[in-house]
Amino acid sequence: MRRNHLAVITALAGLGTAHAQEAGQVNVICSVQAEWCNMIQTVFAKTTGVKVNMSLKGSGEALAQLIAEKANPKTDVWFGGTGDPHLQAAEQGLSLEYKSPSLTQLHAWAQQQAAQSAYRTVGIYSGPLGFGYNPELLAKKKLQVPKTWSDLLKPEYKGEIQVANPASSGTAYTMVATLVQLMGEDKAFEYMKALHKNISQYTRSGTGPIKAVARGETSVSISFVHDGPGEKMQGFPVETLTPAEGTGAEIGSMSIIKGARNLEAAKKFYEWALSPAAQEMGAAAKQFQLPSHKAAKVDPRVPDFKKIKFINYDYAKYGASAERRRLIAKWEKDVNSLPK
Ligand code: S7P
Repeated sequence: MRRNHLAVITALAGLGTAHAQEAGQVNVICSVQAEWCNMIQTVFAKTTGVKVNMSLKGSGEALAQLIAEKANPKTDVWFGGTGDPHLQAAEQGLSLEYKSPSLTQLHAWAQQQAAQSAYRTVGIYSGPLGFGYNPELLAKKKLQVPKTWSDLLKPEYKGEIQVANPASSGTAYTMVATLVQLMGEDKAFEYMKALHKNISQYTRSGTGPIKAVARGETSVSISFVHDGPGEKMQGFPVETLTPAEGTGAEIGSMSIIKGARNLEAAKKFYEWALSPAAQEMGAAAKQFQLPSHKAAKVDPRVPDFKKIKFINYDYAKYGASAERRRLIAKWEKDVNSLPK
């Protein structure tokens, strides 16, 4: 772990009382990137004495696990991951209704996420969908930087683009839902069929493609743009942009699991995770989503939402189980099955 991260952990641990005695445990599925999950695990344990048993899973995989363990839940809290599967979990009765006393201190979009789920989830961060690209690789291949969704269909990008598979990835489902809302369903599916020719690989995890861009394995990715600066800070040549036609955003969410075995510890974790100090740890761990607490400091590397053209993403509609299942099945049948 790097020295600045150790310093953050030490400083944040000092904000609370370090209990010598263990004060229970909480089982958390963490759907942000590993460095942030590890920091949360260490700092929460140091400040409260509660041991965190952490398992790392992308949003789609986390939902699949919670469905599988519904009759006998082993998870207490699901932290992070795209909001649509959290809404789906709420609808399927997998998460517990809980209204935080801090709710009114959160941005409207985070409160709306809570209200739409009948208070079974809450927004903890937001971030725009866009493109990642490797300027060095593009220059080497004499390719322009793609600036629009329609640019991605140009034949010169054949085999140059990676995106995740929406069946396993909340990020990729956000892309499908964004395109459907931006273009209308028929045109969006025509678009994704054409895009398929240029895709080298549909990855399992949503963060895979921008990591591949950063490492020079592919030129372009469809990714959350807040995942770019962390790669750049590691010295990789990666830039991001949002497409000119408009784009969608995720509302990264958190849910307490219904039937949680460690409910008191789960609520303690949940309240702590909503606090400004805990939310600022995202940037300390080189992840640059917009925090949901109004008082949390916003790192300058967080994408400037005012400069981005957003669609009016309908979180309730596209977070509904039936709609999500229908669109993913249609993508499998109409897009993923096509030859390249
Ligand atoms: O932490 C980065 C991030 O992009 O990953 C989360 C999510 O787990 C992605 O899951 P998928 O693999 O299912 O796409 C996002 O919520 C978050 O912003």
